[in-house]
Amino acid sequence: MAEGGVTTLAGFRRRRRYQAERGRHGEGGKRHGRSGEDLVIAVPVGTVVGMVGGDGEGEVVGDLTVQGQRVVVARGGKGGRGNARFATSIRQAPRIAERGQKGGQGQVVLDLKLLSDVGIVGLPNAGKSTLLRAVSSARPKVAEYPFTTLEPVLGVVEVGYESFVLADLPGIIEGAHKGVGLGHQFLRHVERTRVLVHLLDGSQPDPMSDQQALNQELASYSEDLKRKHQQVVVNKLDLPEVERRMGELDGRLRALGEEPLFISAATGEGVRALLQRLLSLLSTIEVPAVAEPEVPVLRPRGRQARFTVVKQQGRFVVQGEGPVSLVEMMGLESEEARLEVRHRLTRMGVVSALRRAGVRAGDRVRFGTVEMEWQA
Ligand SMILES: Nc1nc2c(ncn2[C@@H]2O[C@H](COP(=O)(O)OP(=O)(O)OP(=O)(O)O)[C@@H](O)[C@H]2O)c(=O)[nH]1
Ligand SMILES: [Mg+2]
Repeated sequence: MAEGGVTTLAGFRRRRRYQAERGRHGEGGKRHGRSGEDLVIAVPVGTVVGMVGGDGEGEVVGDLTVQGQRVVVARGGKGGRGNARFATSIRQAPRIAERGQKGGQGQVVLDLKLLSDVGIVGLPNAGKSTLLRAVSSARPKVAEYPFTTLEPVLGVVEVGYESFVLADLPGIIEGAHKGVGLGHQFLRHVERTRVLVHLLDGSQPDPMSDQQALNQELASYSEDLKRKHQQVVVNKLDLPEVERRMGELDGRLRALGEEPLFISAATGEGVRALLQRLLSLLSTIEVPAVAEPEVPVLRPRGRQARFTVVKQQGRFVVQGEGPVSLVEMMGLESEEARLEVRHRLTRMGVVSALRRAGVRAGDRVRFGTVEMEWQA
């Protein structure tokens, strides 16, 4: 479940295993077993939840973009059904009852994509962190060497009664898509921003080629990033050499179709105009289609009737949630339970699949934790 109070996934580095309660066994006297309690794990808003299937392939099962949104990754164990469930006109007082089921299990992959409205991208030392400090109360480290910022930092920018979230990202350099520098790993954090501020260091020898290099890197990360709306901003206007070439840079950027702004993140010059521009851009660009106020609960695909039969070291192994949980829950202690299991396995097609696989009376057949001797 996405919770506002949780801001990082760091806690999951220490604890990796979570287990919900199993279901209680069904009872006589018509009583059903209690279902296992749900285990709710809080993750930050912006967490993408994936599950690794039996085939090792990952699948995204939820994208928690709204506070309170939930995704069910594993069901708690169902309570076993009581004996009344198995009564029929012939079996008036069955002595069988299902066992409580173990909860579902699976490997869950959590990936945090920060949610911000505007992301600042630029080469190292362009002044990205200085800009975030100038406009919010966030305090990212600023220094005159490259790669000062190693992880994205978010700040809330307030402009009058309005506000937006601005993300300061680590510097990107040419070849980042090949893993140079800090690589691309954090670019996923800006995949969902609405606007990118492309910050250029006006004091660099060739800001125009810096701009190209960065765009190249964005494009090699993804088409989406390439298409994202960019506001080009030239920084360090307080330096005389930058002020001197402002006209020239402005003309060259406009020739590329940009509407550049010039600022000094250090003195604050031009920063107000930048914020106004960003607000008006944000008002025209839609939030990427994610947030839904309805707070939907996403569920992975329903329980699958699918199963496989393989022969391993002389015994047959049936894999698949349906048949395995059936056998584990029913148990095989009594004749009645065995008949019920057999009946349902036949309906699921497991019996004929086993026959096709060559099972004979007396062979061992394993379902999860239960192994049985096959009866013809
Ligand atoms: N003169 C001047 N220097 C600036 C300005 N903005 C930033 N700087 C300086 O540029 C250097 C880099 O600033 P940072 O804000 O750390 O740059 P960054 O883009 O966050 O750098 P990385 O995190 O390493 O990618 C620091 O020495 C800043 O003081 C500015 O407007 N004018
Ligand atoms: Mg920085």
